[in-house]
This record gives sequence, C-alpha cells and structure tokens, in this order.
Amino acid sequence: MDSRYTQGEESDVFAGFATAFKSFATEAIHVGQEPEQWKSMAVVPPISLSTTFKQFGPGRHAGFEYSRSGNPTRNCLEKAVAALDGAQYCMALASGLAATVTITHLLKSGDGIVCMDDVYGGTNRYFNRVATGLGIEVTLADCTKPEVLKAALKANTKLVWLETPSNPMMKVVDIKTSAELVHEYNKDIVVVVDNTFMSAYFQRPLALGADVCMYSATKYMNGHSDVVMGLVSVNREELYERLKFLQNSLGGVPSPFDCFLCNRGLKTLHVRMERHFKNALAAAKFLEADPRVEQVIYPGLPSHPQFELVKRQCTGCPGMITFYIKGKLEHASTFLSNLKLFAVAESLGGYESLAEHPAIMTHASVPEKERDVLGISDTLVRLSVGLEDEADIIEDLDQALSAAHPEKN
Ligand code: P1T
Repeated sequence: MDSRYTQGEESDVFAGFATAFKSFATEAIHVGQEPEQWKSMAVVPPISLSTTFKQFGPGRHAGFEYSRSGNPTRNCLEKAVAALDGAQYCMALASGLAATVTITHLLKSGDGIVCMDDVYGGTNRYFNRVATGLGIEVTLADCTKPEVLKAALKANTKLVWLETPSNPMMKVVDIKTSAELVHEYNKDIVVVVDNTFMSAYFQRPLALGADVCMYSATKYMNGHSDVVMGLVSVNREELYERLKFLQNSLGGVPSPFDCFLCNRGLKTLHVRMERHFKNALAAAKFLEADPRVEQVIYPGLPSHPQFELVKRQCTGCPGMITFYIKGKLEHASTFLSNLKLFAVAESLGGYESLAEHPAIMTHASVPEKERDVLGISDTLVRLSVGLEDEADIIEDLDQALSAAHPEKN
C-alpha cells in the first residue's frame, strides 16, 4: 500500500504518481539525530557554535578539527539529508549557488558544461557570466528532448546540469533516460540534478542514475524562508571526497545555526509537501478554468506536456505554478500588486504563499533573447503556493485577477 502522511480525501491527489519513498518520515525525524552522540543525550541536536575543537594531541581529534571542514550540527543535517536522498553522503553549503560553484570547480579551463536551457536566473548568470570567464564552455540545451541533449555532448563535456522541473517554465526532464544516454556517451561525465523544486520527498535523482543531487535548501528543504543554504548528495566516495576537498578549499560553508534550522525544517518536509501539492493543485485547477488566464503550467495537471513522465518519475508535485495572465505587462503588474495573502517576493518553497514576475525579478539576469525563446514574457507570473487554507488562497488569486481585468467582472 502507498502510505501517505495526509489522510482522507487529500490522498486522491497522489493517484497515478510513483509510490512514496519507504520510511521517509521516520528517516527525516531520526537519521543523524541519535541522542547517544551527545554526552548530554540531547534529543534535539545542539547548536555547536565552536569554530574549533580540542585535539588529544597533534592530529588526534574526536572527528572535528575546525568548523569549515566539519561541524557537529552540520553533520546531523547532512546525515538526515543523505538518508532522504537515498545517498551515501551529503554536504551542506552556504547557499544553493555556493553548491553550484563548488560542483563547477570539478572542472578546469577548457572543459564544458551542458546546461538545461531553462534554469534559475542565478544559475544561468553564474555559468554564462562567471564560469565562461574562467575558460569553461557552457552550452544551453533543451534537455527535455533526449536527442537535443545527446547532440549537445562533446569530447570536453564534463558536467551535465539538469533542473527538473525547471525554474520558471516547469519543463520536466526524464532523469533516467538522460543519465543513461550521457553515461553511455562518456561514463565520467557528472550528471547533476537540481532537485530544488521537487524536494527529496517528491523526487530521488540518484536512484534514477544522476551522480549528484543538489538543492537550494533555502526553498522546500528548509521550508520556512529563514535560511539560505545549499545541499549536495552523492553516492560515489571519490566524488564526495573531491567535493568535500573543494568545499573546504573554497569556503562555502553554512553557519551551525542555519544547519540547526534546516535540520528542524526537514522534520516536517513530508507533511508540508503534501499540503503544498494539495493547495497548488486546487489553485492550478482554478486558474486553468479562469477566462482571465491564458495558460497554466503545473506539472500536476493533465495539461502539462510531460504529465505522464511526472507521474512516473515523481511521487507528487510541489507548490510551484507558472501561468500567463491574459493581456500585457500592466495586467501582470496589477495582478501582483493587488495580491493580499500572497507576498510579491523572490524565492519559493516556504510555508507562506509568494508570487513574482520572473522577467523583472528572478530571471532578469537571463538575456532577453533567451527569455523570449523560453517564453519568460511580460505576462508570465510565478506562484509559490504555501500552506494557508485552500479557499483563502483561491479567493486571493480571484480578487487580484478581478483587479487586473475589471472589464471581465
Ligand atoms: O538562492 P540560493 O540558495 O543560492 O539557490 C539558488 C537556486 C538554485 N536552484 C534553483 C532551482 C533555485 O530556484 C535557486 C534560487 N531561486 C530563487 C531565489 C528564486 O526565486 O527562484
């Protein structure tokens, strides 16, 4: 039986999706949290603020030396996330982008990255405006099409960067097919999946053949919009050792306090994600039926072009919805300015509902031509549907649409 954590009617939203990962909640709550690891037997991991750790003698230590290379609170978080990703190892980093930068340091000048054409604006900016300056070749490709991904691979390709569903266009990549074809081409190419939108609860990229699963933990994994953090999970020991070396050398580590918060946020990930899905699906259905809306892109709707793949690859869908409002920029702007419950703000994945305008906000750093090709237009709006009451979420969307389109009231 497919056990979900939310009972009753709500479970229907999962019909047809992949089976939930076994013992997810138990692992989120217990792995890495053992009270026996502390002399005090603390049930909740303490925030270990010490930057340095006493050694028995030179080079003889109790597992920690200096907080950049390792920290007890961070360790608890990393163990929990590794379990949730079905991974051997996990590293917590200072931000999602710190994770991206650290992974990219696996490459050297002359090496190439094949990157999904639609990714978070900051990822696009880093690859195209920073990494290229260091001699790394970056090729953008529509990786939703395996033949396009295959054609983009070259002798110098060392990294394939997939973001699925992509930010903000919700394009979905077949992770298994992509990882197989990339590794067939060259088994040494590192396939990374940015799993930020799905979170560990809805998608396990490593089990599907990816080499690295990364997150902006700032989003669902922490889930409370009060921590900026990155997470990287891997199975291969030598890859982990190299990434650990790079993190320690580059310095992108999170604070123990942030690790404490993220570790705490993880404890409710399964409950939060189920409610995000239920609320977002209701909001997506409402928007799709509304004459003031041009088009809704939500991976959990049958109208999504890759709905069948989503159901096969994922155990549910997050709170992220992208839609085109009818009209022009002024309609999108009026809609956003009139929201009352949703805050107009960047970021996503917290308990509170947020809305934003990708072309002006999160994806302003993507060159206009690329935005045009992807469809990141003036009327595109992105929602991060939170955990409020479903009826209040829909009422807010309805009244803001009315403000944008008074002629249709
Ligand atoms: O913000 P940071 O923790 O550094 O993570 C960057 C990042 C990486 N990957 C994805 C898919 C992301 O969405 C982000 C950050 N995104 C936003 C801030 C946003 O509003 O889309």
